[in-house]
Amino acid sequence: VAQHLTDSIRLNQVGFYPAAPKVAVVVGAAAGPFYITTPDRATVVFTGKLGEARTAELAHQQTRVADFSALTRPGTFVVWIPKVGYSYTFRIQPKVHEGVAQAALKGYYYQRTAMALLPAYAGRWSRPAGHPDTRVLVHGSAASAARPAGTVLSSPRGWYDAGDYNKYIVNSGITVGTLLSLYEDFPAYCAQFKVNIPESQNALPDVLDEVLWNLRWMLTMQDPHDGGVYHKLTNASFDAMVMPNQATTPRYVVQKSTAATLDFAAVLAQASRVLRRFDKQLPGLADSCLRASRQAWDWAQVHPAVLYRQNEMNKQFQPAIVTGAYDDNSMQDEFIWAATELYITTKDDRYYAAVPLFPDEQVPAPAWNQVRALAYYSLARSKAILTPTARQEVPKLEARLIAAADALQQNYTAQAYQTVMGKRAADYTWGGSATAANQGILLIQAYHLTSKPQYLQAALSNLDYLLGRNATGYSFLTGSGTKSPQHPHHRPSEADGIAAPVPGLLVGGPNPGRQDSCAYPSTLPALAYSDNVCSYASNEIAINWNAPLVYLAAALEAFQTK
Ligand code: 9MR
Repeated sequence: VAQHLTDSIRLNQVGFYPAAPKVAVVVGAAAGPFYITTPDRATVVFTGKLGEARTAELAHQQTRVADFSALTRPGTFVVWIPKVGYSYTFRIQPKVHEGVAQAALKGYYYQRTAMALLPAYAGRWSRPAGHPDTRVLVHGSAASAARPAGTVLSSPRGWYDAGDYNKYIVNSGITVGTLLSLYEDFPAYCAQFKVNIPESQNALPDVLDEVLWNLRWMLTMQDPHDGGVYHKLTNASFDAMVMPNQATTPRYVVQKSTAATLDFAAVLAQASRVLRRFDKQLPGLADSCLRASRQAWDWAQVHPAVLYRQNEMNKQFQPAIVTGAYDDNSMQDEFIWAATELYITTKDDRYYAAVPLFPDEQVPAPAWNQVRALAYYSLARSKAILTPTARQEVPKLEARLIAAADALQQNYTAQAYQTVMGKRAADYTWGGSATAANQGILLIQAYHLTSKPQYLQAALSNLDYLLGRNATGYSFLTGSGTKSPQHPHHRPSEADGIAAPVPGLLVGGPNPGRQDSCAYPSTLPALAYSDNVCSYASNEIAINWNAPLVYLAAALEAFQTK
């Protein structure tokens, strides 16, 4: 009989809601009983039988499921399997993911540029301000008559995108859009969703205060002379692994792009209608956002296909820019998103009619280069206030959202890990954690429309994936769970001299592409994850990965308390 901690029992290392499904997955065990016990194993609170053997093809593992959904008693427990050992401790309790939602939102505070992180908010991760970005140079690729190359601009605030210190509009777009959607879908939950940031005492929900930090930066990225938006604000090349205040190489805004301009238009239109509710606290801001959004849209009408091609750009302009490209080939979804958000905010049918909003029946889960679903989520949520043409199309839209959610959740309980994430090998890619979280949001939308618990449970299965029920056995959120990333590709975490990484940051997860030159424990799709700072392809963090996690965890919390 084994009396040691084992990591072959994979489970959500944070815990479970009393009334929700509760599953652990054990790797390589024989058939037999399992027990849920107190952490000292002295008291058995539940006895069950391991399920039949299954194969996790993408990890070459043989697994069995320990289902203890019937245990609803709150407490702190372990799973104990006599011949295997016992699991990490976990909790069963209401609001069990509240801390996860809070940590993930707080993650943005730690990513803030241009502001010192004070001990009162940042604890041992306090640090001096980095990157004021008050003297940013116009790169040759961005030069215009009004702003020739070398013109100095001020473009402060915003979040660091990821483990690097640059600021990218395309990725800011989906990130801010997702956080604004959380507010629009769950305003009451957001009103009490507090994470101890410098603005926590003001009248705005913390999620909106945090969004404002980035939104005000985004506004500075629009060229007021023509409405176009610079693709990114960046160093020429990635910084060394130093603290933000030690990274002082020149910063540039580079060429305008259609993708950046449309994402900007979408987000600023959405922000305008959200901030309208806070006109008293933020006089004029909602109007400024809408004006900026319209100007961006107009620019994109004249420049519908200005793609960001970094290599081409570097043949013409110095210095060469070799940081993240966020280069997208298709503008169809960006046009859909921008047109939709502008339409919802203005009720101007011309935006609704400007582009075909339903080019086919698909509702692809969102990603930085695929933002179509964000438009559909907004339409579905706004159905009560739409003009007649749009309202007519709502039933079709809802049917498609539900069909997409059905495709996701179909058969997921037959998977070795019983998660929606990983049903398709393609789920394991650079930033697969965000795929899991975004699938969760799509399922939440279907739950919202139907109130069928199966969608909520399927969404929860992906939160379980992110917090440990996966082939690697890691909780992918720094600081949450027992076995979480210790060496994310995140410059402050590496450079700050503190052993624990900055908390509340979601790493990308298994990525068989392995585009870095790190050693990986496995090349299999579900196992190609390396908890090493060199692994930017599997162990970096990014704002567009955290946002759907904030949404998913907060939405599950909001529904549980009902
Ligand atoms: O998340 C992005 C991923 O989809 C791309 O395949 C990858 C390579 O272009 O870039 C990722 O985004 C990175 C960005 O380019 C720079 N900052 C860090 C981002 C996360 O790794």
